[in-house]
Amino acid sequence: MNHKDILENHNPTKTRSWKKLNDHYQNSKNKTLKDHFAEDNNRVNRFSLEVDKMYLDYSKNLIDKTTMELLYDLAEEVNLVDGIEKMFSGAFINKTENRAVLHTALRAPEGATIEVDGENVVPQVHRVLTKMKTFVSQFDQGSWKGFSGKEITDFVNIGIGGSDLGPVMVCEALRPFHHPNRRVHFVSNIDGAHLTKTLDGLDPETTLFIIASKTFTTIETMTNARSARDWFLKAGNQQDVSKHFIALSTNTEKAVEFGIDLENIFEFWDWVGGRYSLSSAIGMSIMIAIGASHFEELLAGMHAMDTHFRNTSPNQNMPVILALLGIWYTNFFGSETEAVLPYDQDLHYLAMYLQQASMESNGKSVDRDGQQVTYDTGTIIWGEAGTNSQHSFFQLLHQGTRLIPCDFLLPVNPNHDLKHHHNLLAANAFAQCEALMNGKSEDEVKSELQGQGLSTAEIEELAPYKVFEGNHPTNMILLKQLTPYTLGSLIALYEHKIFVQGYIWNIFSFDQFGVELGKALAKKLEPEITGESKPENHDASTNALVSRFKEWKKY
Ligand code: G6Q
Repeated sequence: MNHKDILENHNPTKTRSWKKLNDHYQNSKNKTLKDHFAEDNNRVNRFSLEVDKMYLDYSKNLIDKTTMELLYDLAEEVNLVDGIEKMFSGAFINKTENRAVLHTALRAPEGATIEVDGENVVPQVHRVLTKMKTFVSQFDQGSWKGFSGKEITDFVNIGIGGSDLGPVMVCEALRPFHHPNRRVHFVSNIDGAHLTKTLDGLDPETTLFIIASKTFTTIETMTNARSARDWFLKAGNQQDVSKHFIALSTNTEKAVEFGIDLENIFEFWDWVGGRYSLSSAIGMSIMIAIGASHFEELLAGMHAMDTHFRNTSPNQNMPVILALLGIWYTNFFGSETEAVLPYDQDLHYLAMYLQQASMESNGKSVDRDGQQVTYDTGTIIWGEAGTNSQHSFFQLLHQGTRLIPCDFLLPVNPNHDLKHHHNLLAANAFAQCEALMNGKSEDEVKSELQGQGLSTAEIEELAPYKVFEGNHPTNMILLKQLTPYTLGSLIALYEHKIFVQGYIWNIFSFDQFGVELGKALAKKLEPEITGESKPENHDASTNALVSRFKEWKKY
């Protein structure tokens, strides 16, 4: 294959299957989930799938056999298989940045061959992985000492966006697998409160900073890194910096300039997108927290899902199915958001992580032919762990006016000993899906109120508020247990779902120009706020805000 190959350009709405999906939507939109279940007694078998240690039940969706067939036709018409193959084989599918997209190479086995511009990248990947393992083994053996001879106990990852969200989400999710004597912290926000709060209680003699930045120029990360170095230098000397700061970066020169030893710079490559980088050197904080062998299990789980995604036909392919369901709701039902609801407290950062992965990838409005799209792209992702979320926003899911498809996630075996809690947690997860689907009819409500001894007039008045329309679609993803392996598979599942959606929407999922403009304006505004430069002529609102800020400022 010519690695300069790019993804095909196609407007999905011009395909035959899109038109058929439109007709099919018109004909079937009034069918409820209950109707679907009544019509097809093989529904759960038909619309469920087991991959490795993961089970997906997607039967509680507003679909039937025809819906899925048409969605598979759409995938075929736009030549999804070709897109997948191009990504895996190192084609330059990130056209707007002229790069390959090869996060899948980061978890490829040692003997694999994946070429970028004619060079096999797998040996480099494993070289860095080995270097990371060697580095972490020094903490296992207690041979890495801080400047005063003490062992390191606290590791502070300083990074933002893709250099933060993946590692923090994984470290939280795998808390039960953490090394008992190591604490991992994360600082991302340029808000000084974040660094201050994190450093409070830490000892410079036993703290190591991991500066995670692909470019090593990101303003938040470099500001936090410099302030962390100042904090450290109150205790240690300049030559001690190398014992307390390491870098994860593609920009070796800048990291060395900062004072980091060349051998403590862990590299990755331009074909690793920030939000897809947790399986690269950016995962150092994860490896430190859970140890090298668990990190390798995480990679193995990701690779297993990569292999499933690459080699399985669409109708048995978990990421493809999830992606197509999302397209069905976004583009035909007009739903705008998707909720991610892990019934696992340790996965409480998952929605936040997926927000970046999905919305930075697919929040685009120009297609691969440079034209404005005429259809919706990029679902809005939100969510929180159950059961807490049941006591906050579930009211809107059950009785609000919007269609919000939900992904429920539940590990079957917990990573703690309070098993009776877990039965209750599971019961809640299943009950919510059941309630969202079946709702509660007016008749049911009325007979319940009757049973409570209410008068007819009271019943008539109260009943409408107590009705649950139901018919809210959900997916349920069961994991045998939340382990490094299954978490890896879960992450890759969503990464590939995002790829498929971006591919079908005919957009470029791997750039993020939308984050640039605000950053550039902030650069101009900062000296105006400090008084170093004269106020520029902004709009009247911005001018007034800057003056008010300066008027009130006491520092
Ligand atoms: C992710 C983005 C972005 C990036 C951060 C941090 O895909 O590219 O979130 O990860 O802006 O960038 P650096 O790693 O270069 O500091």
